[in-house]
Amino acid sequence: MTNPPIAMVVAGSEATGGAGFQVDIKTFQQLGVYGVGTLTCIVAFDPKNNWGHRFHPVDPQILEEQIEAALACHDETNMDTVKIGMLGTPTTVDTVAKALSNRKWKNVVLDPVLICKGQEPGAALDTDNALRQQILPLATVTTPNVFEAKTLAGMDAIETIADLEAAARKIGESVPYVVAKGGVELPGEDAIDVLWDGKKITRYCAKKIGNERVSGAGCTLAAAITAELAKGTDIHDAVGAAKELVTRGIEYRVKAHTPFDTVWQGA
Ligand code: PXL
Repeated sequence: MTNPPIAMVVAGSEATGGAGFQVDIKTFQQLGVYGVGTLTCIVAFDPKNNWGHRFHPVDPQILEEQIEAALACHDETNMDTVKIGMLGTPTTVDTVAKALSNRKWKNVVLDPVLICKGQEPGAALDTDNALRQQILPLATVTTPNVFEAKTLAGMDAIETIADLEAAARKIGESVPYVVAKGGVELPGEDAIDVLWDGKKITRYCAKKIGNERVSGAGCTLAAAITAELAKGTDIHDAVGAAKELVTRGIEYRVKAHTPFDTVWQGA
């Protein structure tokens, strides 16, 4: 018998394997963590329509049943870490917030996926508000990208690392640890992510590998932080290990017909 660290994920399926649930589970496995998980929605890109997102929420009852099964399987002492990815609708946000509040979590990592291209903008706004009101207060760690950090911090623009750090501090008024991902979005030679721990900022730098986005980098980083926290790693070291895994996964990225190459978690 083995007794590996266990982490749960609540996220959407993205069938090409370049984002969402698939990325989370691959990343957990790579870091030696047993993945448990539930699907919130199904995203099927449309290759006939510029890879636009076709978005299908999972029925709330089916979502509840999945979370019930996953939680019943492992005690709080063995599974105290969860990653939340794409939720997609206010109803899903509500269902997930209620179902997760039945357990005392040590680590709740929220990757605040705010928009999916296939969604109607009005609906996306409702989802963002619900996420902010119901999920953000449960989070111990949140991992916004530049757009998400700007939105969550209520800032007009994030153009520099100093702006990104200001956003992390602002979001840190609601969440203990904020990992704001600069990636290739900000100018300069390095891809820089920052951690605000409530007291100080730590920067994580790596030389940019090209200037193009790579699919799954954000999901992989958040999933790797989750896996490390499930192993008991300190947050600062968890972000460092996650940054290394993502950088290597981008260096050895997988070519695909989608507009962006995708991260190889196995690198
Ligand atoms: O990368 C954000 C993301 C997360 N989860 C799902 C997605 C996407 C982006 O496409 O489809 C399911």
